[in-house]
Amino acid sequence: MVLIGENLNVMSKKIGEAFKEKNPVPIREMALSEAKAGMDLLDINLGPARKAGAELIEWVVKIVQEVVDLPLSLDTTNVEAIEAGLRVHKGKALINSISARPERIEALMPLAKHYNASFIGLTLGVEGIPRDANERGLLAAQLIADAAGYGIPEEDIWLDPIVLPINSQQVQVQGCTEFAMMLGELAPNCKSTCGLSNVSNGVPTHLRGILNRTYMIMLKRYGMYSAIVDAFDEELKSIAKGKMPELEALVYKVMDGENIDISGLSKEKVVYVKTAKVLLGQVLYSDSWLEI
Ligand code: THG
Repeated sequence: MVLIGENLNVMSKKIGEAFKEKNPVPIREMALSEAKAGMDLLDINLGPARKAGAELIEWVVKIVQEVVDLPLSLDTTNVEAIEAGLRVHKGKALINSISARPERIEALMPLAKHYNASFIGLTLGVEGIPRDANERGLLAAQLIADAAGYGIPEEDIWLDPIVLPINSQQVQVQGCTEFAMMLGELAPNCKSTCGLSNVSNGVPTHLRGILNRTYMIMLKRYGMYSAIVDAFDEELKSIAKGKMPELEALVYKVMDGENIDISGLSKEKVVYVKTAKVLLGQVLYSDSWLEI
């Protein structure tokens, strides 16, 4: 899997402050650490960046690309900032993101074409977040058709199902899994990605990793091309690179509805089995799912 590092984001206290104060030191350090950790791209998440977003992104893109030779995912809802970032970005940038809303498409697809950038196609329409895999499929088809109208090749579209937190949207997790399953047929030339850590947003910190890792195994099985991830989760990266085949096989068994006798399994494996059942909706989510 292609990995996009999530750690340069405005929600992080240290990085958020560095963005605000234009302090290059923590930003360079984080970019270097993420590159060293093996990330293929870095997400530069500025949030809405309503005030002086263009100026900020220009500054961030420059200082990051001075120290790492990686393409960046320009993550902000501010269109002006996206254009400013594209103007100074070296190599092929990834616009994060274009949703299936007319005003976003009309403002951003011409930029993707002009700067020869890829874009993340967010399956979010005028009616908001889709309710299931089929609605996600319809929005993806619309994004692909619109991109074709602007002369953007399908290979430059990274479709994103919008992963939602399991603690409040448990059925939606399956909607995203099913969407990943559909993509091979629906959009064989497009790429795909997702904000993997969204699935564990709001969950007690020590339990987030296991949800992220188990969900990665599930999405990877259906051919998810990439994910925006915590650059420093070593086990997650091993899974992404196919170095944990036994764990993957075990989770596949749960996905296939096999009855698993957990009494003979290691503690670590039991945790994966229980977590897969929650992500599949076989068990209702609660913060104590591992203790049941
Ligand atoms: N799709 C696309 N882009 C996205 C998302 C998506 N960008 C943002 C987000 N979702 C993916 N990135 C993150 C980044 C951080 C966290 C989750 C997703 C996160 N951070 C911790 C927190 O907020 O508690 C820790 C913050 C820190 O770094 O200190 O959970 O879905 N296209």
